[in-house]
Amino acid sequence: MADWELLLTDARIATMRPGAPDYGTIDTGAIAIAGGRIDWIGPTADLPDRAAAETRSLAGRWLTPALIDCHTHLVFGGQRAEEYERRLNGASYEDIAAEGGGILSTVMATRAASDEQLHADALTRLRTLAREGVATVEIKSGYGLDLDTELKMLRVARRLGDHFGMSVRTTLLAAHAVPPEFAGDADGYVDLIIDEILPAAARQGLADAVDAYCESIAFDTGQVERLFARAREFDLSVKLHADQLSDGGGAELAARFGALSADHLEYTSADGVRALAESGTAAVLLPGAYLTLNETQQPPVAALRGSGVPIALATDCNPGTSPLSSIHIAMGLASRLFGMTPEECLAGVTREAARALGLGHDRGTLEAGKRADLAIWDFGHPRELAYWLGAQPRADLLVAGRSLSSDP
Ligand code: DI6
Ligand code: FE
Repeated sequence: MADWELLLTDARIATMRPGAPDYGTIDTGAIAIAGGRIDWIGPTADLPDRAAAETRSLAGRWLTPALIDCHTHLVFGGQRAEEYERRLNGASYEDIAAEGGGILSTVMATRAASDEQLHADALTRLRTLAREGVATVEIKSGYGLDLDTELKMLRVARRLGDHFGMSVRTTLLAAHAVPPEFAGDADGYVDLIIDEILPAAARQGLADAVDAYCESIAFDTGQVERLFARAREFDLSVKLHADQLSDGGGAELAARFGALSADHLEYTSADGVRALAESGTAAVLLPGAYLTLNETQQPPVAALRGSGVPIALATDCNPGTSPLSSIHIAMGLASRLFGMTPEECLAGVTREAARALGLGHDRGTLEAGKRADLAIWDFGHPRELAYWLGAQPRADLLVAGRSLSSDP
């Protein structure tokens, strides 16, 4: 019996170990995999003398942790290119919303779509991510806003995990907008979430976490607190769309509930950053939404960095404010728009993204004991991931130590 299922040698390895300088690089390294996990990692010269069922030399190719997209709305009906074009021709977001466009048009399209249609559309976007070396994706509901459609979205999201060896984490975002049936009665809709939608999603095992859009145009802090208290009763983790368009105290609220992450954060104050640092809540920055909304208020990157808040990055893939399904372009944008270094960008889609999903113990760095989720690259250095815009580097993925069966 071999000790190891697979031994990879002669790789350049960016381990992304916390605290290690220079991407945690091992120049001529080896990784031994047993039971789908990393059993040994280090310089090839120090490799212990054990038997491997299969040995593969990577001939100097780069290895990084497989990438993680920790904030997406990948499942939705239709698209909003016409709205995008109208906005560029002068129509305001408010005019469009008043005509039933905007987020509610995606709600109508999502309610009308079959499971198969939603699945097929999302699969196209998921394939782009898999080609770019992503092995873990978070997917939110939030375009159903009624019991049946919220559960339908979560079921479709779960089933997407059957493709490309992908691991999918699902998030219930029923508190994304107030549906037309509850116009003017946000509290009444929050009651429906608390009494029916959240319990059903929890009992059917469809949600790994609960999220809300805390904003003047969506739900206020009191409503989010009621929702989070309910999530706690079902032992579900929480996370929050916080301070995207205004400082509504979202970061503080997320921290108070020990949220996994607070996302967006363009308008977060110094107090908000301090609260995140104290609670260990990760910041998730979403440059695709910042760019698409023509935002000029940058998230407080220097303060987050200085306080030691983990900074993750994600696509926020959604049809309204971030029609982006490339994690590499999200990295490219975060470096250009937010001044994040290429190394911070890579940490943001590996180690810190894992933390933002509550998976930091399991993946996101290359260390003994972690799941063997690896991306094998052809580029000359991992800094290229934040550099290229278009013609993105492709990755070969190993998930839990196995090469993916189907070519994405
Ligand atoms: N933040 C956003 O930017 C979007 N949702 C959210 O929570 C907008 C989603 C949409 O317009 O479809
Ligand atoms: Fe979002």
